[in-house]
Amino acid sequence: QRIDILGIATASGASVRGCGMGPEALRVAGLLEALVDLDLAIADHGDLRRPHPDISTNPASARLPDERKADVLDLAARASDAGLAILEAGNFPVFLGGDHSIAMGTLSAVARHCLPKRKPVHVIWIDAHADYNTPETSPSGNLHGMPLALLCGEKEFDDSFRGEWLGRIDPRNVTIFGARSIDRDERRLVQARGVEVVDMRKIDQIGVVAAIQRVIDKAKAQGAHLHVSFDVDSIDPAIAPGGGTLVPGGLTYREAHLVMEMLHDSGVVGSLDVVELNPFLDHGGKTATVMVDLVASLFGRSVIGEDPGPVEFV
Ligand code: DIR
Ligand code: MN
Ligand code: MN
Ligand code: MN
Repeated sequence: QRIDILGIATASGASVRGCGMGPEALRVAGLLEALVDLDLAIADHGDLRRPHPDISTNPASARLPDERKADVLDLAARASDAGLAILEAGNFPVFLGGDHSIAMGTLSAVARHCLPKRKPVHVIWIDAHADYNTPETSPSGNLHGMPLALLCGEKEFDDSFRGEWLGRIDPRNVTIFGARSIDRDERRLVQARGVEVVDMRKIDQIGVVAAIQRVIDKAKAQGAHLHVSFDVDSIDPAIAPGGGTLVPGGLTYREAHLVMEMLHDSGVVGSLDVVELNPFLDHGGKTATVMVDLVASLFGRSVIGEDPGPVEFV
């Protein structure tokens, strides 16, 4: 099975610019080399992006709200189609963001691929945030805070958000992992829909091994395709400063690695997003380097090259 890399170079879903440079920073940090080192076959499809705005009408060169929404929807549709083609060819897509709004497209690809096979899609959303706002509940209006709500079928999105490209996810198959910042009305929605939230307190309390094992067991029991959506702000800002919406108290370096290692061993992961990396804020590639190592762990890098055996609880 080949790993197919697709960048979606945009920050139009965020208010802080810079994460449009994320895909290239991950390449510069050695993402492809790390995968080649593991003897994996890889293909790089390059990046999807939008044309630059017309300077004569937009001297600040920042996008106006309508342009940003148009960017997000255009890229979501194109990422969905491109991702579907990768999956239909039997390959493993690795989507490089870009802000988290790209998941509107990437997860749609996964949902469209699995629907005719009646294969359930499970999602582990590793993030400091829940990204389950709707246009009604969102305090910021930023689309990177809304992808899960759209994918889970919340009604408050206008018709421009719908199309052939949009797939559907069951909120009861979603686990938000590492959360520590959820907006008030967003929390009500998440609870009402039965989304599982493994927040940082829970991880502190039960430990990261038990927390991730539950997600894996649930996905395995249903024979699901597990999609990993990894927002770099899930990791503690002290080791991952390259994000526009940092929240203290995140996953440690080892916790994040153990998550990826256990996800690898589970054998149920079929697709990955790496999102919200902002190279402009990244202190010379600190976060990009951590992310390359984490992706390598997800694809089986281990110190001694041996399976440590199953996790057991006594
Ligand atoms: C906030 C922040 N909940 C919002 N979301 C972020 O704008 O909806 N997600 N930063 O990654
Ligand atoms: Mn498949
Ligand atoms: Mn996010
Ligand atoms: Mn986030």
